Amino acid sequence: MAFELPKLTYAYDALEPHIDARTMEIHHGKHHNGYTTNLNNAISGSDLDGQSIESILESLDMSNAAVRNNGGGFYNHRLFWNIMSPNGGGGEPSGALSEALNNAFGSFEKFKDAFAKAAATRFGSGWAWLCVNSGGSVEVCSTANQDNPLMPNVGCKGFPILGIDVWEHAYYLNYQNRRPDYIQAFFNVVDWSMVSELYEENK
Ligand code: MN3
Repeated sequence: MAFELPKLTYAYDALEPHIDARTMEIHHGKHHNGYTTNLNNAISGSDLDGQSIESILESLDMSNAAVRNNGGGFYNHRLFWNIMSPNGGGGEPSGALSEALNNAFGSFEKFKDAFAKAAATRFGSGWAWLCVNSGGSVEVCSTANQDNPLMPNVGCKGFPILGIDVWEHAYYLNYQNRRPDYIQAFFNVVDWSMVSELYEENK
């Protein structure tokens, strides 16, 4: 039962001007496709074959570089496409997620500052996350490379409900070295209704 590259629910050019079509095409069609293929090759015939990706990441042997890098890459990008939208992207969350952000950070603007800082200061390649803990509190953190908060001992706890890819392949064609500009643009395409759904499902 192999993992499949998820189809996008929007066109490659749908997130422009914030994320350009060429970047989306390469990112989804080449990078994410590569992680998916390499994950399948890494687990084929092993006892990980047939497990859910969440289960694989949560009980991961971190010395298994092939599954760590490609399993993380498969999961992280699937979430990334899912929490962006050309329709209804941007704006602010409402309801329980909004309350949780206010409780943790003081305001939505302060949350954005904390998330942007985590993303901007991740040295080299990696991701910044908003995670929900059981009980409903939220926190911001970041991980290196394709690590993910579900993995053991990555210095990042909880269930990821929002993530931004800060590998150069995610922004370099359009933003070159201006990672902070890409991070600010990302907020214009975040689908807060989807992030709220993930919050409710995993709190
Ligand atoms: Mn990527």
